[in-house]
Amino acid sequence: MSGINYSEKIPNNVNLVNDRTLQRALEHWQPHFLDWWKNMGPSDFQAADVYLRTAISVDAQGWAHYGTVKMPDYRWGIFLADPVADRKIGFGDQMGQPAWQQVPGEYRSTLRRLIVTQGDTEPASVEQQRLLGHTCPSLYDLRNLFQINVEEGRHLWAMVYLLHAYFGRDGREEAEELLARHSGDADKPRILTTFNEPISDWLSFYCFTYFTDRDGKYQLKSLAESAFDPLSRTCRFMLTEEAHHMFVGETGIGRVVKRTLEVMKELGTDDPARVRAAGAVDLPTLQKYLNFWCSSSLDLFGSEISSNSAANFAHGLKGRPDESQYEDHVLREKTMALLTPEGEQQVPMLNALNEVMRESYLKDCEIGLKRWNRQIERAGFPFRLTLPSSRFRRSIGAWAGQPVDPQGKMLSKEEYEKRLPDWIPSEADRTFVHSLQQKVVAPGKMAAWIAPPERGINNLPVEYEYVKLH
Ligand code: BYC
Repeated sequence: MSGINYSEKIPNNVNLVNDRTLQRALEHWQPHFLDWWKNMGPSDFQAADVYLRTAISVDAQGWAHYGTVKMPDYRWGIFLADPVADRKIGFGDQMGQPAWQQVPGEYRSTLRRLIVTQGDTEPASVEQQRLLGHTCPSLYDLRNLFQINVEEGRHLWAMVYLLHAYFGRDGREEAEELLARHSGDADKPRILTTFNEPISDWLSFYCFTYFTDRDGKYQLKSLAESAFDPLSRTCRFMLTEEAHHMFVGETGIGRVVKRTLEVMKELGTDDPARVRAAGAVDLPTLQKYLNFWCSSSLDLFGSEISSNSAANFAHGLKGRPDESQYEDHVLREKTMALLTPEGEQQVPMLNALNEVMRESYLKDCEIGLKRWNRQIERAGFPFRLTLPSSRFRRSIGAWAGQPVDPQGKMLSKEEYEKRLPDWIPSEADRTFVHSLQQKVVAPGKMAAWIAPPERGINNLPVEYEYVKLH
């Protein structure tokens, strides 16, 4: 196991103390990060005592250490999963050769771009969620929000470590830029589309953690396969934390469904207007939120036909999630049939890998849908939640800007424009959902639009005071 040295200014398991130059560079970046956290992190709750988990080692016993912490005192640090002895490259044209401990010169700018893109999403999500604390549906949820926020901060640290340690001056400049771009900023936005969307209500937050954090899982898994070993080890450890973020999304939406079904049963109707009047989220509105965040997150896999994806794979920079589950790790001989607006095309498999990943991601997204639909079925209502077609409302790739409905059917532009408010939240829907967002901070109490969770955190009761607001 790799212990983490907490006596140092920057907790780490990378022997920072033995590399004074790197240590100094990171200690120089640290106050910039803390300033960013103060200005762009959760607004107003910096003095609260929050029941948080902190990693104190990367093994099963130590990665989830619970205690009460003020967020600015959270020990953000640099933790890499333990090395795999004699690790070999597992895919691409250099398969079987030793994994790299340094960045090969020819891949330097591509690897830097991948790490910067990954790093950029982490602070972006904290910025997007910055005001949510003011409308938390419970202390339990408030704590989960803050847990996710501090861990996204740590994931930024993870990428900044790689930039500082392996990319010299360019890397240090990129690390500064990661704090200078901001979500939704007109002049300096975040790199990827979804991370510039506002998250101004908790229904969006649950959808974001369900769909967008799941993209995080897929991207991190594919980077965990990388021939660049420090990136692989960093991503492997990040994945352990990511699971909780998706749990918050899946259980959050499940609790919304549960509460809505209770209201529908009490009223004896599924009439959306009456469900809304009773203070719950009607299922058609939930479907629109799912359509919005799922379609946005589908863009995060990039274009269906991508020379970047081909080069990244062939060069060993980025594999497929769980590469070992496949038989062919080189893919020079394979093709894939892809449907584009121009018709079906046979594309070299290497160029279709973004789509391969998007398809397995969508399968993973189905799991929650099945669970929520079982709840609805058991309650005796005919409504079923669905995932939108991967061609719906795309801004990136072959289907970008195409007038396709959520079932995947091509429409005329006029009909698409007219019907879009039926498929994604309209202004009126957002106003309604915002009207439900009232802050509830009495221990154990929940907002009326969401059911309590089945259990608390780390075996504590749901009524536990997870955030002490003073
Ligand atoms: N928005 O060949 P293309 C997470 C750009 S989430 C804007 O289509 P490629 C998290 C692309 O960058 C995981 N731009 O796709 C979740 C490229 O630009 P350049 C984040 C986009 O390169 C919740 C150009 O279009 N991690 O961790 O094969 C909370 C052509 O690219 C978009 C990663 O994404 C878009 N949606 O794949 C917190 C992993 N899509 O480079 C955290 C690192 C594409 O020509 N990134 N473009 O200027 C990557 O692996 C790849 O960059 C992408 C795109 C998968 C994003």
